[in-house]
Amino acid sequence: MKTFVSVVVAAFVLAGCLNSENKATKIDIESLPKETAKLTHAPEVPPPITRKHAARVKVDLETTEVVKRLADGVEYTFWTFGGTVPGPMIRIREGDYVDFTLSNHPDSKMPHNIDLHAVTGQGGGAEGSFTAPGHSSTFSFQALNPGLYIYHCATAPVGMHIANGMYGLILVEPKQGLPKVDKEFYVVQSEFYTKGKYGDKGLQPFDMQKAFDEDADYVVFNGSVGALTGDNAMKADVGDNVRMFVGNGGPNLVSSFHVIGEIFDKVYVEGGTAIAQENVQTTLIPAGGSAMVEFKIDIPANYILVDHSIFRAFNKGALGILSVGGEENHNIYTGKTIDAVYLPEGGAEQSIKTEKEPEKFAAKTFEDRMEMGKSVYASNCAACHQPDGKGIKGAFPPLAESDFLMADKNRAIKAIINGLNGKIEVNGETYNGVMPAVSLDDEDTANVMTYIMNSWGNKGGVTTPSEVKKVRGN
Ligand code: HEC
Ligand SMILES: [Cu+2]
Repeated sequence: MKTFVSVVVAAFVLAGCLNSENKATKIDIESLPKETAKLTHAPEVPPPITRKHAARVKVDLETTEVVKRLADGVEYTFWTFGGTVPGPMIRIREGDYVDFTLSNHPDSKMPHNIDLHAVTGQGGGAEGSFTAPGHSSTFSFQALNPGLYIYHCATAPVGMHIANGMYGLILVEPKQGLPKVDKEFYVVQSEFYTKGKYGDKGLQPFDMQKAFDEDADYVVFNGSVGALTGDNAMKADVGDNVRMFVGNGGPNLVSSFHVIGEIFDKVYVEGGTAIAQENVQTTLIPAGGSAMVEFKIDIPANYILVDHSIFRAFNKGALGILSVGGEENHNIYTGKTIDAVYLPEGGAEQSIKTEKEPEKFAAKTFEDRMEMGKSVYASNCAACHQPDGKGIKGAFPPLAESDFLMADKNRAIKAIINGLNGKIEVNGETYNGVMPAVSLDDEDTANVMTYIMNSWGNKGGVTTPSEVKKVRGN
């Protein structure tokens, strides 16, 4: 009798919970129609779900440990879901019953598991999916809550499994579906901690101390520097409504996600389904969290995805491009219409004088010029051309082994003094960007020229201040 009562009470409490939360659907698992989820690799998104009923969905995911490119000349041993970082995107519907099988490749050195933030249950599935190399595990769950969720490995040391690349997104579409859009993209930010500094070549091991200190060497979209730039840029057309499913795998950093030149019409904040915000410039995406951003594209441009913690974007890799072609609309944006010389009254000379100008050390030897040039480079050029001189594909041309630089020294000096814009070709790639004039005196210009022409494999001899003076005079 006692057990009967407690069972009845428990059933009432349970039913009450379910009703008040209005989440769990009573389903007859055996009678649900079966299907297999179509998984996609970033930036591709699985097709929208059109069915109007729950299904029993099979999801198969494999964990592998693979060596791949992290940046140009830099490799890393990634631990992955599905062989890529991020892992494949999974798309299901609220109320679906998912049979999830995680297989760990026999060549893996580590056990792995999966914690899906979409799962209500022990460890988000981690406990049910702990899998040794050469084994597979299956567990099932009902997707109770709609939204956009991170999944990640949660095997100890958890931080290390995530830092090595084990995360991705699972979308649980609300029952009524998401509004139709023209293009959808899948983007995940994350960071990497390597023994070497940003850009140091070769196979870079994971650095636990830097991960402890949250001192990331790389902050990237979709697993590597350049995964969404140059030939890999996402593409859309004027008039498109675009939705981006954006996740942040961390392991440590929060993302200030921003698209340069666009405004988000809508942000489903933190990946939830109530539209909490409209007309947003930058949205915060927590580590282990997500956001869905939507915007209509009015005019053609290269829209640049960044983490607006901006050194991460221009110095650690957190850059992506949405490339949009199509008809210009000068009602919205004209581009530069006037380029004129500006001569303020009283002449062009401006000076901010300190009491007594410190005497400037003039380089005497080649070694002096290299050393001083290096520091001029670090504070005036590296932000764009990168500390390793390799530039950023599609945005900033390389100086390392640059045929453009090495072919004409005076042209390069002129570029530093006056800036440079218009189409140029560097090592077979076309650039059409704008380099602002860098205001340096003859001495600093000579030193930085000497430095860039004799670093990263370049061999171009000394540049002297008198050569710079001559170019300036012309
Ligand atoms: C704000 C970003 C930025 C900064 C800072 C910058 N550059 Fe550039 N640089 C560019 C861009 C963009 C181009 C390509 C311009 C074009 O497409 O016409 C370029 C082109 C060049 C080129 C010719 C192309 C090549 O790859 O050989 C040289 C040489 C160069 N820069 C040297 C420097 C040096 C030296 C400094 C520092 C004193 C510097 N730049 C600072 C953005 C920058
Ligand atoms: Cu793992």
